[in-house]
Amino acid sequence: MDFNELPNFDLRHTIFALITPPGTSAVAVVRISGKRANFYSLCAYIPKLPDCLNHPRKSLLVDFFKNNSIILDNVLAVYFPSPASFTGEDVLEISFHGNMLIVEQALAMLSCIENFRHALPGEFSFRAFRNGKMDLLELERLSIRLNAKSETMLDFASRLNKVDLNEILMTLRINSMRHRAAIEMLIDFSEDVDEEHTFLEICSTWNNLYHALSKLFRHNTIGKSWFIPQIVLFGQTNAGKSTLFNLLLQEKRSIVSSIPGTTRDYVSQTVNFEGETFELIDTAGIRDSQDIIEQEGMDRSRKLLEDSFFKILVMPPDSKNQDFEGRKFDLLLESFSKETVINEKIGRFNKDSGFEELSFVFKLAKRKLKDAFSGGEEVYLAQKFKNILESLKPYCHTYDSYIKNKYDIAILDQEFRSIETLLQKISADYEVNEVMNYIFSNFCIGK
Ligand SMILES: Nc1nc2c(ncn2[C@@H]2O[C@H](COP(=O)(O)OP(=O)(O)OP(=O)(O)O)[C@@H](O)[C@H]2O)c(=O)[nH]1
Ligand SMILES: [Mg+2]
Repeated sequence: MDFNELPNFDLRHTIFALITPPGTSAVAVVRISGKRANFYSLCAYIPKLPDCLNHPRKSLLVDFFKNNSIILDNVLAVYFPSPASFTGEDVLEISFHGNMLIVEQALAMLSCIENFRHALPGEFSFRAFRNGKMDLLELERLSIRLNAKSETMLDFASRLNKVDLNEILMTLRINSMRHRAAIEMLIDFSEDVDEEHTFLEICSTWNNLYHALSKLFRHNTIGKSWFIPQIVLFGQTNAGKSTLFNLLLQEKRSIVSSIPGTTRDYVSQTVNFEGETFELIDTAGIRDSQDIIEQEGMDRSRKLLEDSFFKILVMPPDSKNQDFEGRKFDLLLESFSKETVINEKIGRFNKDSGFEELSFVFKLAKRKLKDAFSGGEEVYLAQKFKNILESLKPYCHTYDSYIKNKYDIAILDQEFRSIETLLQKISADYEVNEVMNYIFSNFCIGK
């Protein structure tokens, strides 16, 4: 695999970072990873460091000096020699008292040491991956565990270990090669081989490949927005979006007025509902307007709508235009005036609706989230990989019908080339890099 395409992680440096959350706490742990020989530079700050290095995995109480006479802190230092450490390198972990004034001074002092530098986000995990301490799936799982904001995502992370993506890709490659061999056999030796038998071979190798691909077609892509799924309220001006937004939040967060175009920029707030965290978003109403600020607000509404996880179209009581701007939505809610005849098929709310009544909105969003991750075997698919699979789908369906209808071998040969080209794009190295870049972009500093 080509490590050059990954973030600029220079392996020659000794890297360090605070691995506990910044702020006031009982302890603040700084991890240092590199080669033991380089750790001796730390003796200027921790004179008793050799004791630690000579007693692996033992927690020793030592002084961390600011200069010759002033002690910055009394710290606990533990040395984990390679390879039995988080990164697989030699690692020193120092527990300071949890005051950021102490930690910041210590980090500044560490960065003065030659070849020591602050770790980039995800860099410890990268070294762990590089040194074989974690495989790709473990990295993915770790990334989701660190970023999950809902029980659904945490459960999803636990299920990830069931599938080995590399194995799936290998299966695809082998099945594709076997199918190609069967095609070539019929083309090259059509006079010498039993045509009937070879065609059976073509069918069975294709079925294996198609089966493996169909399994992948069902898998999900986890977009960043899935970590905190967005619920977007959209619709025309004065539809009652801000009213509904406030009702769902149970506070007067958004301005409500009878003047159309009240909400100009979107307003968002995170909500926790029965273990799931959602971001609820009130958007600017859509209408014909020459006002450039309002137009900008509407553009933002549309953009949010495209990326959102759960879309609620809010309709004013008298409107019948249910296919708003031709966009898809998950739920249609109509604000309600006493004069309106109730149509049971769509949800309704009014200014006096209570949270209990409206909480079905979150229940529906929660169900959609669970459904999205409900497959038995889960595998993370990077967006580009998923896109290639999507473009493969129609080719596969057509090719499958050609095989079933026993099309001429020349046509099969030609058609299968398109599938092969797309399959080649999903090479393991390509995928590994895609996934890795995605994963590391989600890691925090210190992990
Ligand atoms: N009768 C009745 N009035 C409502 C209802 N919901 C909202 N309204 C009123 O309709 C007007 C517009 O409500 P908003 O919630 O500000 O509408 P909006 O969709 O956010 O509008 P914009 O921000 O302009 O896009 C306000 O005067 C609300 O009091 C409802 O269910 N019944
Ligand atoms: Mg509004």
